[in-house]
Amino acid sequence: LATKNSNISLIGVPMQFGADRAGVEMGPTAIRSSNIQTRLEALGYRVNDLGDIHVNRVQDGYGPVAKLKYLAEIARVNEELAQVVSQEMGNGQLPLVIGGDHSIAIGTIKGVLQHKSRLGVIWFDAHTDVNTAETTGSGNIHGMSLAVLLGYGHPSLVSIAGEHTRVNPRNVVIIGARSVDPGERIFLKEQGIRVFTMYDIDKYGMKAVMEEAMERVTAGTDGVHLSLDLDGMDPMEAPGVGTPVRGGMSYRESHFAMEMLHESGMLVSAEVVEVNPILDQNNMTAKAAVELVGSVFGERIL
Ligand code: HAR
Ligand code: MN
Ligand code: MN
Ligand code: MN
Repeated sequence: LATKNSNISLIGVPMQFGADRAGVEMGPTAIRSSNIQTRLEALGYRVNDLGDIHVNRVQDGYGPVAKLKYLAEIARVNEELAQVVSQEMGNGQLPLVIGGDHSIAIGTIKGVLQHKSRLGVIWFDAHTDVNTAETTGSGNIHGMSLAVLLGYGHPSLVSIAGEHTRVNPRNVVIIGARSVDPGERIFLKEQGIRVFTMYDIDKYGMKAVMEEAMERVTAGTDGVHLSLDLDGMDPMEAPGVGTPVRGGMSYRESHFAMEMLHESGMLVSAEVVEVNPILDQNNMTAKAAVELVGSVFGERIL
């Protein structure tokens, strides 16, 4: 658990193929430059930066309307990521993965599941990322990663780290959703996933939302993973993302959600994705990412 005597392994994944948009592969560099390591060390953690997992430069074998763009390289990188994450957890380290687009959640979470088979997942995002080849409009795999983790999608993704390595839909919550595709609505309903949309956050407030979310992700689980997509935040405060959607969570709401997650004492792993330095303004999105990481690992004002 994320106590201050845990050791954190920082793992960069400069992946852009899931988003099919240049810039997000520089996310790990921007996040490191915003001093993620010293921030965590100031909280008392020992941090081992493992560097980046290599992503090959490949040409997509398909045209722009392909249903699963860059599938082979995304599957290869996630397979490797799952192994590294699993190995680090086996050594008692807490994995903190920095992306990269959201397709890397497949490898991170499947790696964590090797050690925490009953894992709760908090998916902080403007999107719900539960498309499949049948429902996607873009063919971008970063919009499919949560479906894969629930067992739905291309076999070369679902089979990573063993095809029965899955999360239980009862222990998954999505927070901040405001862009959901028609096929995703059906899937979310069928799976019974609890989605806290911006409507819920506006109506009930982040405190009530997080209380219910934490109940869901801790019920019968042996830990909680945070999948933090920076486009969950409002683009006015986090503009450096590839698929911005206005009307998002404020800096304060996001920050408070992280503080509440820390207070649960259940965090076992985390990832920060979709930071795109090319689209950023004054590095503010990378800075916000590091500040949110600080909060979820226990930073307090007083
Ligand atoms: N739902 C859209 C699609 O599948 C948008 C994808 C989401 N983009 C992300 N992931 N940044 O959260 O193409
Ligand atoms: Mn996402
Ligand atoms: Mn998103
Ligand atoms: Mn704080």
